[in-house]
Amino acid sequence: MENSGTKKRAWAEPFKIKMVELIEMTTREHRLECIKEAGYNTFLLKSKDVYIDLLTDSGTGAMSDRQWSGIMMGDESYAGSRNFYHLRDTVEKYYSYKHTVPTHQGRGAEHIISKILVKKGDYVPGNMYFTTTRLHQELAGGTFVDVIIDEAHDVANLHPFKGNIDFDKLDALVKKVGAEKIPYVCVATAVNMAGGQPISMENMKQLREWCDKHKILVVHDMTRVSENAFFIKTREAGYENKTIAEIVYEICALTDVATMSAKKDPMVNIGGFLAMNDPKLYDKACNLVVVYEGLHTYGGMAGRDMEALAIGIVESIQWDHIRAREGQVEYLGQRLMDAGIPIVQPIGGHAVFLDARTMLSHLPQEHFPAQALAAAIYLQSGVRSMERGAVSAGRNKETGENYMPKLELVRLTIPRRVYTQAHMDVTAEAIIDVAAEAKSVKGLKLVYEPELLRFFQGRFEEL
Ligand code: P61
Repeated sequence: MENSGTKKRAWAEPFKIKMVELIEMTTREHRLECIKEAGYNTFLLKSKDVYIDLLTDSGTGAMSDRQWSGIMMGDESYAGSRNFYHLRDTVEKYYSYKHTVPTHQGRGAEHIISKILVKKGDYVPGNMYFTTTRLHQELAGGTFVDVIIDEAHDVANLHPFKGNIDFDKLDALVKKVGAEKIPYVCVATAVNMAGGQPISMENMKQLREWCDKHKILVVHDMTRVSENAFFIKTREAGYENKTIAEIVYEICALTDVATMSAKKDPMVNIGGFLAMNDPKLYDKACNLVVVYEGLHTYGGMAGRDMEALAIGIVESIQWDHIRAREGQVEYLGQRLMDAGIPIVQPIGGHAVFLDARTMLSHLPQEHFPAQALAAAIYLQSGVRSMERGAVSAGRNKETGENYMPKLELVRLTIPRRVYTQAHMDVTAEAIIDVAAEAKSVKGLKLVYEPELLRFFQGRFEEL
């Protein structure tokens, strides 16, 4: 029952478990070796050495029996696979976009749309940066401009829609560079780097009006749109009686183009797409997708994966699913808050974000407290998390200076339909133990820095 859902009452996962993957706890001595070998970077750990894996919710979800059945229905024809048409029709039905171009994952879609729309010297405003999104805008010759509300950069601010856009910032950009230098506004739902924070429908509508006025497109990073819809339903006046499906559709219909990493909301292990309404833009995307991904009816995806994705889209917008998903994230966040651990508030959609700046207040940001904290959590407990602070922010593309973002966070990201409440309890206990000995955590220095997206493969040593 969708509409009874906003009432306070116990919830349970709307599934039972049919198959399990065994995991093992390791010893502290072994983990010490592993984290040193990984250069204090949790991306470089082997998954066999990880106990509870909260690195990411990307491609790590558990597919349903229906999705697995879809895998068996893969039509692997080179051209015109029936799974493509199923995917295309599902995208149009639930997300409103008429044309779909499959890509191997989200960044494949970002690559294509940035190449089509961004020219050298352009500016691309967005509600906070995302690593791959900004990089593709920059590689195409653009400059990213952050136009999210200031509240988003403040961990303790309780604004219910910290993903909102600040229109004064957009106006100021138009005044400075002119609307013709802004090909589109990139709007993310459930803003990842802000802590999985939603944008309100009111703000989305204002964005549509603003962009119409200036003849600027709206490109929607819809990677976690159903999580955003959950927060609209539970927080925004007038939406309490709408279904998640209705809210998701309404959000998408306010935008022109979408990039999707299907590894999140729709729970497939790999895949994504670029979607749009304008047939001319679709033609251009078809032209580029054959160069970088594959023919326009499979892009970067196998037929079977397109089928699992089409099924996953429908599962992702069910109320029982999304309520349990957000309930689990909230459960972990609340346990940590009860223990006095500083986290980003309100608790976001896909993860709980620890405030490393406060937890490791003895470390300056130049010593990468979030990176050090993620390594310490692994050493303590075998729980793998991800740095989301100065290392992820990288360097200014013009000056080469390190960005020093206000948010210096560690992300405990919860894969969909994978872990139990007991796993969340063990995770919370591990974080509480690390917090009790926070002063013993040493800062880090970079000893190997890749040129692009350095957080993935960078290596560190203890100071
Ligand atoms: C993640 F550390 N996210 O959250 P792709 N947009 C958004 C994403 O969250 C996203 C992509 C586009 C990941 C994987 C990842 O710095 C990192 O399918 C809102 O991963 O290409 C991906 O989609 C890109 C982790 C990506 C990172 C970049 O864990």
